[in-house]
Amino acid sequence: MLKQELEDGQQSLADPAFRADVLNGLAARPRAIPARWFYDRRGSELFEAITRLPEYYPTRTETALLETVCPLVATAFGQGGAVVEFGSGSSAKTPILLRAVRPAAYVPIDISGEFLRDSARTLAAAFPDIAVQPVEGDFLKPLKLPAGIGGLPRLGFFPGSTIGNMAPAAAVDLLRAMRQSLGEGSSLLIGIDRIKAAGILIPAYDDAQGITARFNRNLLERINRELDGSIPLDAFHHAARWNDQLARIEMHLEATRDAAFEVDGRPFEIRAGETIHTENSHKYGSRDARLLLAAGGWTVTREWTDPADLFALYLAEA
Ligand code: AVJ
Repeated sequence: MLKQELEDGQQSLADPAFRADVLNGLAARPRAIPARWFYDRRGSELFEAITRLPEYYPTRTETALLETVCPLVATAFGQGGAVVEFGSGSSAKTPILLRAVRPAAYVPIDISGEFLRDSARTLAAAFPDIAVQPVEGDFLKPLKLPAGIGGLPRLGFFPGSTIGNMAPAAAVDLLRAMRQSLGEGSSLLIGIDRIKAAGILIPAYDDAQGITARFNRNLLERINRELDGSIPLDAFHHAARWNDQLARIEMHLEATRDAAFEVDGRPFEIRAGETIHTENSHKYGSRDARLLLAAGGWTVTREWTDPADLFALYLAEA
């Protein structure tokens, strides 16, 4: 069946979960598509470009903070343990932690086996003394860690304020799953973006060069490409909004005129001014973050922030 479809050139190569999320998300009110679908090849490239934007403070702030904080983490946690990263560790942040903590083992966990193997190979070459043991899997659920790290103390690493993509209840579930994967007595180093003035937050998600707008609109291009869509790109514009009630940045694709289109053979309509909600990025003050972590089974033992109080790192114990 698949082979025949490929030969016919009719087959869309889309992930069935992508198709289901898009069709359900466009039919729902309010319309919403999960942010995880931003990250095809093009979307990942655009996100990399976002991390270098002058307005996008989180990546550079957290990276600079890690340079000073990781030696202190090494003092608190000790060397020779196991670092378990939730996400594939393809960023510049992982080497900063590994250089300071000098673990015996490094376990990156990611759902995308391809990304995972690439970054595992790169890190293994850069750190010949560290046993790199990638685990392919969904870290939203409790996972079995490699037997090789058996008795080693564990330090979880979850940078980037990735936890902010989840609503608080789902974030608590994730923190609980991490606690179960790592085990009682484990440590966690997590980066969480702070609540701050909308005048700083909005430009970080609506930059002058329009890179974030392209990142958001790439989702529509991906739908058209992979799900045989006919969404008129010129009928949507990027919108970043600060939702003060829920302490989160929301990204939307807002219809600038009434439009009708098809996706995967199904008809959809949208009126001018209505939106497709594409991302939440929740922000947390110090007390908010401690409460979130506590609900997830983690007690904060240290907290660090940059001089402008833009971004925070927390060391917590299970
Ligand atoms: C990767 C989820 C942390 O929320 O800041 C950046 C994603 N979206 N610009 C964030 C993102 C738009 C980013 N996270």
